[in-house]
Amino acid sequence: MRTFFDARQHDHAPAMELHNGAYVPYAEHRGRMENVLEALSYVEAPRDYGMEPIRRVHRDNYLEFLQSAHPRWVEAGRNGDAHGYAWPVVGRRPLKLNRIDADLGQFSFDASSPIAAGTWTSAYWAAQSALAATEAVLAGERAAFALCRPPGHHCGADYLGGYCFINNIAVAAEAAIAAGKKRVAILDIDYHHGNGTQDIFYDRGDVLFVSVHADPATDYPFFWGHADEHGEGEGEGATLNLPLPRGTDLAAYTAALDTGLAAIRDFGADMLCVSFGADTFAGDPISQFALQTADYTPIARSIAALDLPTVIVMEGGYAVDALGANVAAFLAGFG
Ligand code: Q9C
Ligand code: ZN
Repeated sequence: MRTFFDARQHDHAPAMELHNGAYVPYAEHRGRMENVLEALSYVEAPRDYGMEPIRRVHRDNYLEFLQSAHPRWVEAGRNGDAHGYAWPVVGRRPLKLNRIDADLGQFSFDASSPIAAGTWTSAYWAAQSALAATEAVLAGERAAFALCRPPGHHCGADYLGGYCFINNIAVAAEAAIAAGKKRVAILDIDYHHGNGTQDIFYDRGDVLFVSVHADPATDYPFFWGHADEHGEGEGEGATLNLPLPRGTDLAAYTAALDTGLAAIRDFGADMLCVSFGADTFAGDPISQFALQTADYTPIARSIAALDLPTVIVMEGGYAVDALGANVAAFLAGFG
């Protein structure tokens, strides 16, 4: 399968993240991509599609913040990565503040996604990889893979979080629509609910969002991904959440996935965008499902059976030593 990756996606290198009350080494690190690159025969660099396709998804003030946040952090006399510590949860209003710490709170929803010197560059090129995979599929490729890092499905139009800065799958879906696709289905099979993607398309009737994920009653991102969220306005009925309990194995996973695939068939999609996270793997250090490497092939086969032009975008997956094998097993299902 044609696969897109840019070496500048390695530039993003935060040192530590806040995890269960302590600062620990950042789980979403470049070693993930190195393991996948070893498992795949070759990858292509994307061309540069510029800012316009990113601006279809994200607000200008957020994109300005993302590009300037780390330089402003340094200018404020700080060392290391930019971390927020105060959030406008109560009585929030669109204040325009100049303090970097205020903006870090305004434009994020959690404390797990520090901004490092290379963050913007890597997020930009991850989005370009998603656009290159989209272009390949629009040109007739049956499926293409964007090896995105950083991932994207937790960030919204004007906020980052969950290791995500630019929503790559939303950028891909909007590019497909701009190129003439009428009804795009997004299938999110990362362990975590894709709250940012859901939010971006919540009131849209032309984009179906289907997600199979760990029940947010027990797992991050907690506040979104519950079964009673189904879209609003024009998007009423175009969001489908299928939360599953910790410990879910292939049999239970497949049952939920089949429900999601049936919804995509009923929607009449003319394009499929898959947010693929391998953090559903049994050995994932921050997740609690029980899928095995070999399970990813039949999962992908049942998705491929939709017979839709398909863009696949990398999301999470933190069992680094198995990540390449898990990705390869998934892509093999499209072969
Ligand atoms: N103690 C993705 O897989 N940290 N993001 C959870 C649990 C955030 C995962 C901390 C996990 C984000 C793309
Ligand atoms: Zn995840």
